[in-house]
Amino acid sequence: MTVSDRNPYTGVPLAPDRTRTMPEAFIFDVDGTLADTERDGHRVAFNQAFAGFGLDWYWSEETYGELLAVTGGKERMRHYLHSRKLPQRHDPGLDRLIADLHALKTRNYVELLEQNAIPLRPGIERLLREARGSGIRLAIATTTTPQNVTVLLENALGTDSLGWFDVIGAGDVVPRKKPAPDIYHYVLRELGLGADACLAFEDSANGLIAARGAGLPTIVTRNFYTAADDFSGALLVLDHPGERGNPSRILQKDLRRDCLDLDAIERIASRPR
Ligand code: XBP
Ligand code: MG
Repeated sequence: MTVSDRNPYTGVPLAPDRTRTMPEAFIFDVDGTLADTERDGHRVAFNQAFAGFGLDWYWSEETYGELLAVTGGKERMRHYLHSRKLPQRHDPGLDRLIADLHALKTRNYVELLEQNAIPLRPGIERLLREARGSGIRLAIATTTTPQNVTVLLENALGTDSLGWFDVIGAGDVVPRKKPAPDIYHYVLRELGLGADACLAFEDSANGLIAARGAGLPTIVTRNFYTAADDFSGALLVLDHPGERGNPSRILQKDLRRDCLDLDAIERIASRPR
C-alpha cells in the first residue's frame, strides 16, 4: 500500500519517487511489549521454582529488575549464581539443576497465567486487530520459552490467536539470545521478508539492540523495568500504543496523535532515516 504524498513533517511535496509505504509485517517482542509479564509473572514463577527445590533464593522486584539485564531465564539464573558467588555455582551438576529449575519455572508460569491471565498492554490488541484487518502480517521474536507465548496469547486473546502470527520465534530456537540479533534474523528468514519491509516493537535496550542489529526499524514501548534504558536508534519511544481513554504518553513529539494507529505508523515508518 503506497501513496505519494507531502513530507509528513515539513509539508513539502515528496520527490516523485518518494512514497509512503506501510510495513508488510509487524514483529512483536513479548515480555514487556505485548504484556507486563516480568514482575508478576516470570519473577513469581522463578521464586516458586526456587522454593519447590528447597533453595533459599528469592528474587525481589528490585533484584529482578537488575537481573533482567540478562535475557533468558536459564542464563539469568546462572548469572545470579555467579554474580552473588553462591556455592552452587561450582556444582558439577549445575547445568542439570538449571534445566530442571527452568522446567519447573515454566510450568509455574503457565499455571499462573492460566489462573490469572496477564492482560495485554494498552493498545496492543487494538493494533494487532488493525494490522490484521489491513493485511499486515504479524510475527513474534522473543527470548522467552514457546509455551509462555502460547499461554499468554490464548488467555489474553483466545485459543485461535496463535494463528494470527505467521511466525513465532521463541527461546532456544536460536543459539544466541537478545541483544544478539539471531531471533530477528530467524523471524525475517521464516517470513521471507527483508528488514526494511518490517517494523519491530520492543520494550528494552536489549531488545532494541537485537532488532536494530538485524536492520529493523523499531518502535519502543517502555515499561516499569525499562524506563531508564537507552533507546537511541528507536524510531519512536512511547509508554504504550494507547487506546480510547488511555492515550499514549509520547516521548518524542512526532506522532501528533493520541494513539499509535496505522496512519501514524505509515508516517513514522516513511520518515527519512
Ligand atoms: C524476556 C526474557 C525472558 C523472560 C523469561 O523475553 O528475557 O527470558 O524474562 O522467560 P522478551 P524464560 O522480552 O524477548 O520477550 O524464563 O522463558 O526465558
Ligand atoms: Mg521484552
